Amino acid sequence: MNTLYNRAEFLDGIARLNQLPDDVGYEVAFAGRSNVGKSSALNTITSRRALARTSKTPGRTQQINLFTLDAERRLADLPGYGFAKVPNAVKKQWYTLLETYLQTRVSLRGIIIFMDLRRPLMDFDVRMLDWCTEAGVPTYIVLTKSDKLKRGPALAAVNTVEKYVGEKYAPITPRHGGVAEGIKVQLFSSLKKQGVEAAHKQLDYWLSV
Ligand SMILES: Nc1nc2c(ncn2[C@@H]2O[C@H](COP(=O)(O)OP(=O)(O)O)[C@@H](O)[C@H]2O)c(=O)[nH]1
Ligand SMILES: [Mg+2]
Repeated sequence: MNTLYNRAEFLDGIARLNQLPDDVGYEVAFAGRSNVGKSSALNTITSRRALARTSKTPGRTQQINLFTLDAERRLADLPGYGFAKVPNAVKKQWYTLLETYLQTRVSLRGIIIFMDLRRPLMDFDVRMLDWCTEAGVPTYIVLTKSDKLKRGPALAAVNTVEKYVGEKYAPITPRHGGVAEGIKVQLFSSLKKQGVEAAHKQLDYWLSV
């Protein structure tokens, strides 16, 4: 049982980068399309039922929600993207916010990009991968809702995504220095509590636990 993650506490929800907490310590960001299951995953990973609000109306959370784990470690839940009903001007604002955050946040040690196992690598997922690799932010992919597919097709999807990122992106040299990291892919289900240990392991690595 990992005791760091169930100590998570909501710290703040911010709409502008200058409202972020001091850029010190270790931060790991969570990103993904609206409705991918990111909030559910955050709750599952922290064993907290209602830490992040899950929702049937996607696109509501347009801010960065920060959660503290301990005095020097945080998780940052980035705004869900790809919500069709949002006006283009608002989308542009988010994109700028996300890209600037990825490029400038010094304490950012890594990012988990959540994708629906049944439809991974959609346009904006790929744009995120491009930004993260260009910015030197180590990246990890979690394929959500693995309970929706049988094991064979689920593993085939993992292979497809691994092959895509393996061919397109060189291992990412963290801008903090250290060993270059290839982009790894794992299955996850909040419903079945599958993949929690693997996610903890990756977080431990980035957060220097
Ligand atoms: N079958 C299944 N449904 C899930 C899972 N995780 C989330 N969901 C559902 O997907 C919808 C969106 O979940 P939410 O966590 O709010 O997604 P977010 O918009 O990415 O934060 C909700 O109806 C959840 O109940 C999962 O592991 N399995
Ligand atoms: Mg959410």
